[in-house]
This record gives sequence, C-alpha cells and structure tokens, in this order.
Amino acid sequence: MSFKSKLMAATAAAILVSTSAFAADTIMVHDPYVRSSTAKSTSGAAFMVLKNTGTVDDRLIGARASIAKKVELHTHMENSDGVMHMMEIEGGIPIAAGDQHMMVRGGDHVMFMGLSEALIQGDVISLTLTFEKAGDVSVEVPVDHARKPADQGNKMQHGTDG
Ligand SMILES: [Cu+2]
Repeated sequence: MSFKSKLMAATAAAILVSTSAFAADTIMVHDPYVRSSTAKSTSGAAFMVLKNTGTVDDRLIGARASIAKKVELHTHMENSDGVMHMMEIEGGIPIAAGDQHMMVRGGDHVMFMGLSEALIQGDVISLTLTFEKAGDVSVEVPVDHARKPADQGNKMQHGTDG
C-alpha cells in the first residue's frame, strides 16, 4: 500500500469515527472483508476482528446492510455426523472490555442472505453492526474474494448458499 493510499485510509477511518459519535469510541473493527462463495451466489459472509477498547463489556447483537434481505450472525458447528454446518448465534457475541473477537472463515461470521446485488471484487459495502452498549457501528467492508485466512490451520471454507 502506497503512502498516499495509507493516508487516505487513515482519513477515511477518522471520518468514520467522528461521524458515528460515541459508538465507535469503544468498538474498533479491524480488517473487515466480505466474499460470496461463487459469482452467482445469493449469499455472502463478512469476516473481521472486533475489539472492545472500552471499560464495559459489550455484545454484538445484530447487523444490517442494504445489499441483503437478511443479515444474521452465524457460526459453524459440527453436527453428530461430524459435518460442519452454519447456524445462527443465539444471544449475540459477547466481547469483554479490553477483549477482541475474531470473525474468521470456518468460524463466526456476518451472513448476508438474499443479496440484492453481486459482490464484485474491489467494491465496498456498508454494514451496520449493532452492539448492546455501543449501539450502531458503521463499517465499510471491501469485497475481497482472494483474501486467504490469516490462520492457515483453518482449512474450513465457507459453505455455499444458506
Ligand atoms: Cu453463514
């Protein structure tokens, strides 16, 4: 990344923080990206690191985006046959004060169901995360189908539609 684009990214981040008032003061979203499993996929998933930099425990309780009919918080669970499948997370995702939560492929993710438009490589989508204490936090999420999970020990790929 060039110095100029770094500067632009920093400026964009500063604007994001200043316009979302108190919300972004405690919750930091790092390295978000979204991908669909195939070009014709009607669903997609977003991954990121959520950091609670505040002094109060918080909880991610929901998400919404204009590009999808439905946005859910999902995780992967192994069923009794040893097959991984996705399911909605009941009761949200707790993030203790000073702690962080990784949303990674094969683990927890933000699920977009019923996409109204294709997720095109290089596009940026707007996602709103709702926290119990911090309220709404807006995140600009780049579409990146090429991104590899940082954790190479995780061989799980995100499933197809659903
Ligand atoms: Cu999912």
